[in-house]
Amino acid sequence: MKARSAVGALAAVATLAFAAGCGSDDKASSGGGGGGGGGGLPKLEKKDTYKVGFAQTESNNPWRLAQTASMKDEAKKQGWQLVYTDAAGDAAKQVADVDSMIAQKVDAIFLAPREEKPLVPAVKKAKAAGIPVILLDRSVDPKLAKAGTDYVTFIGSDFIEEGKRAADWLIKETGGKAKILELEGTTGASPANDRKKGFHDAIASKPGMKVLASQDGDFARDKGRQVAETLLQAHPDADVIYAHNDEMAIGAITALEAAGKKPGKDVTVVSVDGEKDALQAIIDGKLGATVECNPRFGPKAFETLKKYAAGEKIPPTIINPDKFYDDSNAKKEVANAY
Ligand code: GYE
Repeated sequence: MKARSAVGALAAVATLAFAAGCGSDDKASSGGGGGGGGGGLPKLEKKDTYKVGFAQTESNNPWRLAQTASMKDEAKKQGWQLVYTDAAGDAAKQVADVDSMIAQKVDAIFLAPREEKPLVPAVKKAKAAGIPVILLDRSVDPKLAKAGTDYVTFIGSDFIEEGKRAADWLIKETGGKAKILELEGTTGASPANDRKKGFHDAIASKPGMKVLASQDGDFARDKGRQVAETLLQAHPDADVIYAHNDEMAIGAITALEAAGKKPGKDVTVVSVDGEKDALQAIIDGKLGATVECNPRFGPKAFETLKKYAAGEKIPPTIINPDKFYDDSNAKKEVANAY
């Protein structure tokens, strides 16, 4: 737990460095990296164009589709070849996808590891084959693989902070009194672990905020609906649903309506992502708020790889800034949402 908050603190430092445009920070960097291959990382030659892999986890929601589109658009813009794979929700397939990228001798791999542990060997195998890896949006277990040593960097959101922001909004909204059902993301995925931790830590000092039950809804709309239905039957007195992503929140809204309850009135729903359907649900009064998790990785991912090839030190964590949506801004923002 302590180690994780230390990572979070470093991440904040690294973000500032990145945002300031210097792109390097001796203190934040965990061991060199850069095109020079310090810290044991593979070198990346400076070239006009690259063949890079992007190993996606699944394509079953707007967040994933927006992320893939952003990566494909940027590859086109840069004139780089993109080897794209979709693991279809299967970590073992994703490991095989990385293997095939290694066999195709890509210059570098962008990997969105579906779960924290199963993808560690893939990261290490790519390194052993001399191929630098950049983790996008989800991370691997920090005890088993490290930025600056096993992979170049992690680019994504601060999920602990996202969980905390959802909790802070909820504490205000409910006056610190709530009976909560929690729909968790995919078991073993870093955003599921961290959105849970950030939320639970934030409500720990509020005795009126009680989590009645938590269950895995796999970040998916229909699974979220099914899990919400079961949990609502067991806990009909619940008055809050916290979902680790919008898709599950929207599934939960369907389950609430099927159970004859009014989402937004009888039960407050809060989630994470900021997809278009969620902003529409806020406008409709059914979803209370959603913490944005920005899926548009393309420009930052490609820029980071170029910096790496140029020999710049890359911070171990590069954090995307996230907005927050509730009834004060959903109408204004819905047109730009994915
Ligand atoms: O919140 C969810 C997606 O890894 C940050 O995965 C990402 C999460 C995102 O399936 O909707």
